[in-house]
Amino acid sequence: MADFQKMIEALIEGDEKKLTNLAQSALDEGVSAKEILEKGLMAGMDIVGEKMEAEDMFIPEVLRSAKTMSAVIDTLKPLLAEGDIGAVAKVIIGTVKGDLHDIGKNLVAMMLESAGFDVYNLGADVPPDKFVEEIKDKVADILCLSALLTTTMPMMKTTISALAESGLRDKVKVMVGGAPVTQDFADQIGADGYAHDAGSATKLAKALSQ
Ligand code: B12
Repeated sequence: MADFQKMIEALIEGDEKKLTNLAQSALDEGVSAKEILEKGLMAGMDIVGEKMEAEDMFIPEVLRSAKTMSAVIDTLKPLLAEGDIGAVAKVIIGTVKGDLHDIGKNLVAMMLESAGFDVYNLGADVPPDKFVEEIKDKVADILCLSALLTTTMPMMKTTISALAESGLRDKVKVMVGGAPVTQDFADQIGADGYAHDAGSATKLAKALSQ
């Protein structure tokens, strides 16, 4: 019998070896890669997100779980059918122009990927027209903007204005985040949502893509 509960525990502990072994035994028993992904990995990552929000898990532990999940997904990938991963919604994510901080943004990207989103990570220091171009190209549903500096926060507004100018504002939901960003600021600049950490960002993205 595949032990999904043990997989969840191994993911929370960030124990890649244990999780890989558990996933392999499940595969040997004939459990599908899709079922392992959903009941072991994604279910585990939902709990990691909840623990992060409750401050029962902290950044290094969450990063460890996210890396463990990515590694095990890589081993499952050849066995997953087209459409087993992704398809929740397409997300474009990046840190705004002038800002080089990307650790938190990458964590959000990893958590979104783990939750099944199709994520295009544009990196840091991304100018507004690059976001616009990629949203058009990928036909994205959600744009995630990160800023860690009070001096680059206004660039979020500039980016949203660029979306409006290109006629894309109604086609994409905009989420903003980063340590100095607040719900008030998100409201002021006309974003669709704000989340204070990667766990709540995943919840918000799910809500916005419904
Ligand atoms: C690491 C770091 C750097 C590294 C960045 C490396 C990298 N690859 O990211 C380096 C050394 C390059 C750097 C440079 C600078 N830094 Co710096 N840096 C930090 C530091 C110590 C940690 C940031 C971090 O990674 N936190 C951990 C992550 C996981 O947290 P996070 O980013 O907040 O992300 C979480 C949430 O905010 C949220 N989130 C993040 N993005 C998004 C996006 C969305 C859509 C959503 C929903 C949620 C979300 O989810 C994440 C996960 O939970 C902070 C201090 C601090 N404690 O925050 C200073 C800090 C941000 N830096 C600061 C400064 C001043 C600078 C410099 C100007 C310093 C200088 N004089 O050169 C330069 C600016 C360079 C530039 N142009 O960007 C100041 C900013 C002050 C301010 N109010 O503006 C801080 C606060 C330090 C301080 N106390 O003074 N920095």
